[in-house]
Amino acid sequence: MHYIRRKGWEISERHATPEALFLNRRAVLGAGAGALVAGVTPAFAATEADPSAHLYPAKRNEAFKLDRDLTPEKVNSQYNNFFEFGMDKRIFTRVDALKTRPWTIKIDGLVEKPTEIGIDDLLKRVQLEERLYRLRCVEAWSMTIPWTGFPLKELVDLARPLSSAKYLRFETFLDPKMAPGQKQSWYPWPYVEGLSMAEATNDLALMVTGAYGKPLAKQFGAPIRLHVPWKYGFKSIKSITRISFVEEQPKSFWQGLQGGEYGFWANVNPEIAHPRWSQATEEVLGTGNRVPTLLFNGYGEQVAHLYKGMEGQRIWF
Ligand SMILES: Nc1nc2c(c(=O)[nH]1)N[C@H]1C(S)=C(S)[C@@H](COP(=O)(O)O)O[C@H]1N2
Ligand SMILES: [Mo]
Repeated sequence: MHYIRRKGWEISERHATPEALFLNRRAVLGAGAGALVAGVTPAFAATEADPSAHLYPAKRNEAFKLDRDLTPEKVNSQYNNFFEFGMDKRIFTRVDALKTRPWTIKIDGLVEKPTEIGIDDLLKRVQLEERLYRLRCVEAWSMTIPWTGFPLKELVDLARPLSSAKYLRFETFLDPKMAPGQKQSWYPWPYVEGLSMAEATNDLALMVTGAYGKPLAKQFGAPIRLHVPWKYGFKSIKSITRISFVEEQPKSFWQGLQGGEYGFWANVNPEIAHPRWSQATEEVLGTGNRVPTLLFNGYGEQVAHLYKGMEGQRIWF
């Protein structure tokens, strides 16, 4: 897109060699990489006949306000990371294939009663609200988004985990026919992420089902994704189909791919560089500005206590 092709942005991309560039180098070695750039069909409007459309817009929760402007929807919708649908940012051009109904979420592991719930049944059991949140990608860019969703804590309560459950493990769908990126066999598909129970029940952890006052557009990870704004964006897993309560710390997609560069905790910290680039500043997408990155992405007051006593551990990337 033209507005992100500006000079300042290109400079930042050179400094911040993104996950995508790392992977692109491998892609040229792999067979079939060309399939990912074929079939370009714009898919900006993603709300057609969505059975949950009547739930939006939801009431804004004024406790979640921000000091900066929202990223325009058009900017945010056309610059996404969703590796199941390709390694560049133009996910909106080919995400139409993502089939979001029927959509079932499996809840299993250390719970009183493993179950499956359809997205529209789940939506009947929770109260949606809108929150303005930042998103800070590990690639050193950021956005500001009006998400709609419900606290992950509500889902934890519905699941009734056993006391032996220490972590949540989230999984994205696995369907290489629908998502050609999953044919790239060097990735540890499906996409997996995890949180500790304390993180998952923190008020900031949001299950997101909408953005910009509408059901989630496909490129944002429809019909349901996570958002944990104090962590690097890769923790906020998209298009979730399974949530397992487990005792052992789950191994995430990025840990499986490149554990030296992407750890489990991945809390935002401007002073701890990624092994290949600085995290001190971030490009605010759509503005051309670089601003200083904040500890815990500005959410320290709400979450710093979760990491008391863990100072010596690798909690920053
Ligand atoms: N399943 C899945 N979830 C994902 C990703 C992905 O490739 N696949 N990318 C992550 C990364 S790196 C970021 S920065 C955010 C981007 O969210 P956005 O496109 O809504 O801005 O989604 C995260 N969740
Ligand atoms: Mo990211």
